[in-house]
Amino acid sequence: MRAQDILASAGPQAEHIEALWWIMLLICTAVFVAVLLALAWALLRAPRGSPATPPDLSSLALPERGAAIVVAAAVALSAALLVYLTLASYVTDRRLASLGAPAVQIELTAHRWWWEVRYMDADPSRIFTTANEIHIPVGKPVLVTLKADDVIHSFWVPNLAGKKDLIPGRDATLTLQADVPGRYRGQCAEFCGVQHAKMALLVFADPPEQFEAWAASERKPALEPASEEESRGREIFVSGRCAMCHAIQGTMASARKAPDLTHFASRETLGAGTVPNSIGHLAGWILDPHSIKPGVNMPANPLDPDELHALLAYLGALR
Ligand code: HEC
Ligand SMILES: [Cu+2]
Repeated sequence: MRAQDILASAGPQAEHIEALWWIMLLICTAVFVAVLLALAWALLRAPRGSPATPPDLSSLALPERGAAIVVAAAVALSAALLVYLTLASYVTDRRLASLGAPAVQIELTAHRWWWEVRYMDADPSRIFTTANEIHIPVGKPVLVTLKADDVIHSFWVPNLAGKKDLIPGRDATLTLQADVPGRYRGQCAEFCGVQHAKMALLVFADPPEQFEAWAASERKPALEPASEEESRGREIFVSGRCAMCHAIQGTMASARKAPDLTHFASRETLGAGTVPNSIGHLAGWILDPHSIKPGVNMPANPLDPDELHALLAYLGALR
């Protein structure tokens, strides 16, 4: 995975922001150094002597006209730099708004403390939902509609785009594009409660064919159980309280309070990027999610070992 870094942009949106960042840094550094040099110059020229004998200031003064020219030039340069920085940020904003027509449209809803990801389509039968991990095709513009459920969050994948808030009742949009295939980490950038720091998301930029294959498999309902044990796992999931919060397409479980688990085994992480999606972590998560993510909105589930194994077998097979 690439380092989560605004100075390692992997797409046009992040490149515009990175360019502006460098311009600001260079200009501000140059101004800072110039001011310090002027200060040092003034200090070095300051007359020395005991406080009792007031220094003779007349020897210091530049000729009147010379001083006026220096001051006027400094004022003009400062004004010009400020206007330039304002224009540069305006132009960056325009460029960010000019990414072409989107090839993929995603509706991203932030919850405490996870991300619901819905791939939109004009044909409703092609819409599907997943969580915490976003796949996008490399080189294609993606439009993300940002929504929030219960608190203000902020979407930020530094290598791909700037930050934008997700505010309940007030949809916003953000466009992004990845030009380099890879896996990019993002996170919530607005303090939203105890588990704010464990509210990451991953963006996978896949070659277009691979993206299409992934989307086609996500659109399918969950795989049917392949063994006696998996069947029992599905039974426990659907008849127990899991189904009060979670959905698994193709079963009776259809709640939307929690991540959609239809293709849960195809995700790399568990609990919004908190731990790898391995069987050990999954077992710990189901028994006591608070040990992994304290304060999380999922209750502990004291299950018999048999029940737990059946659930693990079923969820682990939901590719
Ligand atoms: C009261 C609602 C609720 C119930 C009941 C519930 N969960 Fe959850 N579950 C959640 C929430 C909310 C999350 C998201 C937690 C987070 O990452 O902040 C979650 C996350 C998960 C995840 C991780 C998903 C991911 O992609 O990160 C799994 C797996 C899971 N639950 C399985 C179960 C199972 C199995 C049961 C039943 C034994 C169950 N849950 C019962 C609310 C619930
Ligand atoms: Cu948040």
